[in-house]
Amino acid sequence: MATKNLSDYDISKVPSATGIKVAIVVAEWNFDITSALRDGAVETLLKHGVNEKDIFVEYVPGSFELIHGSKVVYEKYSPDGIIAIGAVIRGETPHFDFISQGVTYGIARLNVELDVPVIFSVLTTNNKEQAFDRAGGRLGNKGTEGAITLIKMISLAKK
Ligand code: RBF
Repeated sequence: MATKNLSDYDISKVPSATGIKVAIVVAEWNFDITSALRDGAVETLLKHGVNEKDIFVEYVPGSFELIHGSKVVYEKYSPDGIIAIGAVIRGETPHFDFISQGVTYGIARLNVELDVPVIFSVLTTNNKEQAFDRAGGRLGNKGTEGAITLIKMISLAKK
């Protein structure tokens, strides 16, 4: 898993994203990482045909707030799907396990409760270097992967 770079995806296998509306919620904690993930997501959505005016980016203080933040953007923008972006880093976070589990559970629950997919683009790493590797570094960009995943999930619902 550590050496897999899923950002090198086959573009021909991604459905068209023209006409979809996407909300992105970004945690401000570890913003050097989360802003790079956000850029990867936005760039990828645009590349696949999403209109700039149909991408709504909102910010929340930390990864734990991604849960409520996702609910808020769902109600505010009625998007076809949501990407939740965060970075929880073990070395700097005594609360690592609690925050990681809380966010994972909360986003999973939203996927059941809301009628649109909420993509989990939250890095949970041992240190900052591992996070940078996955935010545009040598292991790709998890924001890019989140955008592709969202496009595929929205297409699944529309089939
Ligand atoms: N939020 C993150 O997104 N990433 C972190 O690494 C992170 N570390 C935290 C460490 C501690 C000790 C605390 C109290 C909070 C941390 N948060 C982190 C913020 C958390 O997601 C949330 O914003 C706050 O707990 C307020 O609900």
